[in-house]
Amino acid sequence: ELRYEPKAIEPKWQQVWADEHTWEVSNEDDGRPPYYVLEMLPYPSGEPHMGHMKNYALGDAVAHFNRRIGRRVLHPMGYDAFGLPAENNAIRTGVHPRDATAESIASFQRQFREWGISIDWTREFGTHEPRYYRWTQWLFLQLYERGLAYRKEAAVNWCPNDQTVLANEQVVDGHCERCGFEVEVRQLVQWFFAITRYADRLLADLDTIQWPEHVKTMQRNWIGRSEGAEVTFRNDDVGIDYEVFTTRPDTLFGATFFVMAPEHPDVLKLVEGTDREQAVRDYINHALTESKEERGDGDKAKTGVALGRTVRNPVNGEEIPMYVADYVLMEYGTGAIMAVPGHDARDHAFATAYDLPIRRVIASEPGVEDELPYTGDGVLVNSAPQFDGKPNRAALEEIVAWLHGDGKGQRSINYRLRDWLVSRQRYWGCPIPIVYCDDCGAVPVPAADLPVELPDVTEYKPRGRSPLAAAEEWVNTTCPRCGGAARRETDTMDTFVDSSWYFLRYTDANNDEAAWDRTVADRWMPVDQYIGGVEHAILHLLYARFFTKAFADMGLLGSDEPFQALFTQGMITRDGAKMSKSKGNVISPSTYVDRYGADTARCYILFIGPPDQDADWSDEGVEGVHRFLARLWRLGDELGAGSCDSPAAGSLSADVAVARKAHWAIEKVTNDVSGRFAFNTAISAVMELVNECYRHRESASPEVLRFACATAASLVFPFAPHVGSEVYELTTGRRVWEEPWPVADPALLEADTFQLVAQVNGKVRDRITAPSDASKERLEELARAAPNVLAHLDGRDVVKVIVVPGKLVNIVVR
Ligand code: ANZ
Ligand code: ZN
Repeated sequence: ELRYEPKAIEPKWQQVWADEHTWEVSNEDDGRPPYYVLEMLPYPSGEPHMGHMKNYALGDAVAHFNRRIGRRVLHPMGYDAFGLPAENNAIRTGVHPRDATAESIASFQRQFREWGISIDWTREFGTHEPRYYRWTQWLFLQLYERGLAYRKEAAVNWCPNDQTVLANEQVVDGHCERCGFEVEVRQLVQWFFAITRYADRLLADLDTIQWPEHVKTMQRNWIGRSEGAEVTFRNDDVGIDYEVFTTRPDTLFGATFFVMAPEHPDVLKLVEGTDREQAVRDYINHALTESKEERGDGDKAKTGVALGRTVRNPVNGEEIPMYVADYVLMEYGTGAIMAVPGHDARDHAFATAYDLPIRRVIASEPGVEDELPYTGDGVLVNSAPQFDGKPNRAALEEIVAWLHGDGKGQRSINYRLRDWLVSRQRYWGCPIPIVYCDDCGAVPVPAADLPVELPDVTEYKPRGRSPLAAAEEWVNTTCPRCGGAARRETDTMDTFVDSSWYFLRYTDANNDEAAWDRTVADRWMPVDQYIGGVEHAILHLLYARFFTKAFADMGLLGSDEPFQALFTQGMITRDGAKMSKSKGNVISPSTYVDRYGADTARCYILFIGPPDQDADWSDEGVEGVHRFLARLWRLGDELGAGSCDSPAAGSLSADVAVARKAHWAIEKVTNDVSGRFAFNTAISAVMELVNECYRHRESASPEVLRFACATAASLVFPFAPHVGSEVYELTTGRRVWEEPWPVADPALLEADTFQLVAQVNGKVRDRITAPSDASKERLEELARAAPNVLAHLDGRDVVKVIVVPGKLVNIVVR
């Protein structure tokens, strides 16, 4: 018996697809509906891992299925090539990030080909190539022109190890997401993107896209919309108004002190030259070393220092003391709060610690003295005659209206979302296309002079400023506006900028005149199906949505959401644990591809379980899938080419059994992959079909067996494209990817039904054809709906229903 030889089969088909440019797709309309499937682009560092293989096996199955149901499918690939790992590696080894990245990209390219992923290679790029980042820079300038990219001094998260600024999102529990070092706070002039201007739309439009609910929830929480009011408290000594953001203006009469964030620029001004100054300075310095999470933690003991100043509460004119305390954050609201210890837990803890007055202004019921802090709703007490006794939510509206009339406050919506800090003091990133001139200030590099190419340097280690600052020849330039001496911006862009628009570039990847042509992009966008890891639920997906909306507003695009549907894949684990170098439990795709072939590895990764869940890798499981593909191949090899047929009336029962199984499998696989990702059950249906063929190998006619075998090959093709093509060719002489997706013959779909007896009080009243796999609930429903049963139920009370699956339903009435 001949053996299944993936080593011979797989390169053969890969060569055909490469020679014939099979997976390339034109941007021109050809009558087929366009479909854009995209997996998150890989970060080229080292070799591809199992997560990559899962990601691209998933996307490839979607691509193949959609091609075969008649769609014109765009399935491109590229590399998110700038970023810290390559640069840190350069610092360690001296190997230029460009060389390390090129080596990794070559490995990805080779393995994608070996895996047989159906990619349109004409659209490939790395985000570090000047022909790509030229347009990243151009888009930066589009944002700049509209005030969506701007510079300001800000307290920033600084990683002392990586010597760079980090976005809030890159700080995890006060530590650098990349290297784990504790993050510090520094004041620096930085570039920002004004993503907060899109906060409301980023929130509202989540309702228009098909994304997993948990991802939408993560984005909603990240955007963090709060409705409330901004209320003005006046400091009479210096004559300054301080705004606070509060979600509870109904508690204003209970504000007994006022707190500012340590970073608030006025804190030091307020105590300068007073006896409080030293204590406040010490406190600020201490607070700046703490992480945001620590500071926000409700359980943490509250600390702070009195400023020796007061502000006036606008609702009752009371003078209340001012404090600085670390539980108030500068980034949220206005960086200052009115403290209501009677009804806010953190304010209560602070008031208790510093012996400040606590006033009850809400009671759950009139006259009730709730334990404080009381954070629920109720009626106002101890407030003002016109409000006392009123439900607090109604009073809230009235108080805001009253303040508004007096010019002391207004309704306000606050977001947790901050503007996106994009400048990095690092080398391996996209240069920011701005020059600084003594006379003209910050001047954008003219579009015709783009790209501003990243120069070569020899020292990658940042020393508090970007390594680019040392590239004197590059830094010193002339001002595009006045021709005078000028210096280039030496910060580079956060790599998330590169990946926020790559899906647009794929649509028109070789355009040298523009980032993309709008008519071309509009033909493909939005991406119909996006696939990737849930770790990108917030950052990448939010940034890409922001860019898409900004570009749509500029008239560069017709759609304002990038990804119409999103699928988030689960992790591949070993013995229930995440694979990691430190645990020594990492397995690489190439080991399995070398040993069993790409089809087995891909097919196993999809067979292992529902792909949105984590799944444990098992070598026995791989063996099982390999045996299945080998059996399919052997069957095809044995049958060879010849006529394929479904059985005619009066045929052998073995023929009918095999044909029925084939049609059942067509129906099952089609349902499992149409807009769903039930690839595991789809593959097991093909396994069942192959088993059925073997069971009737001796008794069924070759035509029917061949039909069933070709069908199995056709159905398994999206998951195991090489052996699918091979077996299809062996049995039919044709190319499976040129064939339409099979359609089940309803006449041959097994009629799995039975006659359900419907009784009322034990008497047979009706008989109904019911599906064999119907649930008890469904059987009861069917019985109750039968006409003759209905007639006997008429108006009487049902006391009991007895369901015997496969037999009867008895309804007992009174
Ligand atoms: C008075 C008050 C009384 C408050 C009360 C709450 C309950 P969310 O819902 O998250 O938006 N706050 C405002 N700015 C802050 C800052 N920079 N740092 C720390 N806390 C801040 O929270 C809004 C509430 O958080 C605001 O409403 C304010 O306290 C506090 F019974 O004002 B509240
Ligand atoms: Zn100038």
